[in-house]
Amino acid sequence: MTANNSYQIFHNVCPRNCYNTCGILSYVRDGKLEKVEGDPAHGYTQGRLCAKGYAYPSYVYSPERLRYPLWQYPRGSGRWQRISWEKAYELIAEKILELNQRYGSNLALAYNKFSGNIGLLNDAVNGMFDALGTHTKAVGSPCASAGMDGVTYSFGYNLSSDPEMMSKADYIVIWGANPAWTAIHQFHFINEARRKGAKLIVIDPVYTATAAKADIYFQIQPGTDGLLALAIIKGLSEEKKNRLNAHDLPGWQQFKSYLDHKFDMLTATQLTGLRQEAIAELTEIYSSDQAISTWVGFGLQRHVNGGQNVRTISSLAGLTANPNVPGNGFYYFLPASSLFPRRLANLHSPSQTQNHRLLNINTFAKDALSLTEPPLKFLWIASRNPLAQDPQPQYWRKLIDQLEMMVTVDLFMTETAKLSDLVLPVTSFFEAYDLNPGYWHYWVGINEQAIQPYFEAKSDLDIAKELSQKLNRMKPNFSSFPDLTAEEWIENECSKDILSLLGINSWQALKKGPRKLNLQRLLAEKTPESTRFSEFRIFSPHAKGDSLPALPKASFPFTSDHRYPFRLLSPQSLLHIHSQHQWLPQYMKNNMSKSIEINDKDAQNRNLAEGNWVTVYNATGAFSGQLHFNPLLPRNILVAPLTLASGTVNNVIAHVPTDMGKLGSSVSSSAFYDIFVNLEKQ
Ligand SMILES: Nc1nc2c(c(=O)[nH]1)N[C@H]1C(S)=C(S)[C@@H](COP(=O)(O)OP(=O)(O)OC[C@H]3O[C@@H](n4cnc5c(=O)[nH]c(N)nc54)[C@H](O)[C@@H]3O)O[C@H]1N2
Ligand SMILES: Nc1nc2c(c(=O)[nH]1)N[C@H]1C(S)=C(S)[C@@H](COP(=O)(O)OP(=O)(O)OC[C@H]3O[C@@H](n4cnc5c(=O)[nH]c(N)nc54)[C@H](O)[C@@H]3O)O[C@H]1N2
Ligand code: SF4
Ligand SMILES: [Mo]
Repeated sequence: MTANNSYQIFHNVCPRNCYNTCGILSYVRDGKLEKVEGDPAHGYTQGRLCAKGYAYPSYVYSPERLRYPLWQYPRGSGRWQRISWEKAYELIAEKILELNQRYGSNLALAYNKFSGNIGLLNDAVNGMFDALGTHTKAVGSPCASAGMDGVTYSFGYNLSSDPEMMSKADYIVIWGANPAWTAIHQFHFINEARRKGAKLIVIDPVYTATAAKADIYFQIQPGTDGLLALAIIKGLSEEKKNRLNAHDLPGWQQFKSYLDHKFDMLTATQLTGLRQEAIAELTEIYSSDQAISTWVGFGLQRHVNGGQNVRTISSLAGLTANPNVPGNGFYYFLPASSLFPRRLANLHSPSQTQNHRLLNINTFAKDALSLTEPPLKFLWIASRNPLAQDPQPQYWRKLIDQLEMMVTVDLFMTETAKLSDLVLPVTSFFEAYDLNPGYWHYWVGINEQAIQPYFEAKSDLDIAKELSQKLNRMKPNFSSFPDLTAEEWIENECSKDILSLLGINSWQALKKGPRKLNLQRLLAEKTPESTRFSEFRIFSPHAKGDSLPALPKASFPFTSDHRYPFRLLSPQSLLHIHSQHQWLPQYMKNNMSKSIEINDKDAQNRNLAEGNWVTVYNATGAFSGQLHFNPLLPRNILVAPLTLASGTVNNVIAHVPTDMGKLGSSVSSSAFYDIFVNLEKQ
């Protein structure tokens, strides 16, 4: 904290599940957060925020924010009453202890937490349950796990280069990411490269805001990027002068023989929808000896063959790597948090053996419904809005009906909170300490407490601590959750290794500004720079052992049946962070994408006009929205924002598992974009 012109200025970090993890300077006067700015000391975000970030003062003071613990009795009645924290803890603790008594374990209790706040201290939710011993928990991720496995099978670990180095590239090839909306600060580095002559290439079925900025745009059919990558590799393998670093790789001859005899270029052009000249142009780019940055986005892997497609693209990057040329790189997901001890996420109760019941987060409600001995009776939701974000929220309604208690901890009365017995108000990140690494860049920031909690809000950590204490008062030693402050947990996370990688002696130094983990040293210690790409393998015994193809062979896209001719894509929106948008000013809400996009020819064939209200449906469910014609959209594709005025598009999304995800996250993810629908005028 520093002082300036009657402001106190604090360092904060935006903890949204977002590539950027921006450094923030918060200006506080008389205890009130008056404005925020980007922190210029943050070497990646360099003093910039996004529009959602600049609106943070209205997040803190939003009239929609929850102020007090609320109890809805009976559940679903809409009759909410304000209660004290003491009463809330009492109701919850009584239920937990009664269920423990009834079933002889805590298996009737579960929690489900994901990405509302990705700061390390948010792991307190996991810790609170681990401190109770064996229980039921959500595992896996709806986000990026299929692709992470694809990258790991290629490189042996989750390779992702330093995004600041993209500024040195000659070609930046973006496969299925939309950074103009989802990772806006990367454009600083992309633009720097372009000022020096670099070309931006975008491969996406949708002509996105990112595609609009590209030098070359390839409109590919969804789920076919692996075929494109293979077509490029085949082209390169046939050229005399190419950049393939393949000759000594185990399995290369077998793979080459597959490309020569089994891989059909005609099928690749037909399925990708790209002409041979287009593929030849990309082959030319990948054969050049200039620096190529290949970036695979998370959208691309939300398909049944998403993992294998990422594996194939990462194989192209590995085979054409030029590691000694700065700006050459492969980009996917860089989990800096995995370098930290994550003590809160790895708490164990000393008194009990841990034999948790695990549920795939993507099928949580459906799977929980079938649990017996004991059935699921108590659920804690934090940093999560499954009624809006999960496949088939219909199952959630059924599950909630069978629960005896559901507690939601949030800042707002979300669709999920509305169905709960108890809703507990949580602090915004300006109101509590946290420590924030990211998943794209290597900067780490301390999130200082800049203001007092809003009304009676408490942090997830304080709630975990106080509920654990209440349980122990009612039944001694029931919980082993440690009685530590936020600062003490931060100190624990800043191990000697971390401090040394950050080049500081104490975590307190982070109060002066964010620091970058010493990537060079980290790489030298873990995987020497020169061997990073040379760890690349085309033949993966590991994939074979996991009953997956040992080679990055073709994997074909999911197709529809005639009843549901449209593929539905529901990628991220510019002004939402998933379902989060409540705090944005009205003029921004008015500008949110709310319509369902359709190719005008598809619409006209069905006598549909621009602006018509339609119902989009399939065997799973339905949602409605207004049509917007987009002549640049491929035929037979609808694009809808995740959150529509009429509810979530996920009503029509049944869980279809991705091919990968189990290696890093223990379960498959959901193929959110392999969903087929039809539509009719309302
Ligand atoms: N503004 C904003 N930013 C966000 C988020 C947000 O909600 N809002 N969410 C954050 C999170 S959690 C995530 S996971 C990331 C996701 O951000 P990105 O990695 O950018 O991924 P998506 O936006 O899901 O999808 C990107 C693109 O993939 C395309 N796509 C779909 N299928 C295919 C395919 O088969 N091949 C190709 N080539 N392209 C395909 C879609 O058309 C879309 O344009 O964004 C993060 N940043
Ligand atoms: N159709 C479709 N569905 C998708 C996707 C898609 O592309 N298409 N994308 C998937 C992806 S990539 C992701 S990452 C998931 C995201 O799924 P979720 O993580 O469920 O997403 P959010 O809507 O961000 O919900 C987070 C909630 O946490 C709350 N919150 C914020 N800060 C805190 C805090 O400090 N403490 C607590 N307790 N709560 C807090 C927010 O107010 C919000 O209600 O959605 C997935 N669902
Ligand atoms: S949402 Fe993303 S870009 Fe916006 S302020 Fe937060 S971290 Fe930065
Ligand atoms: Mo995500």
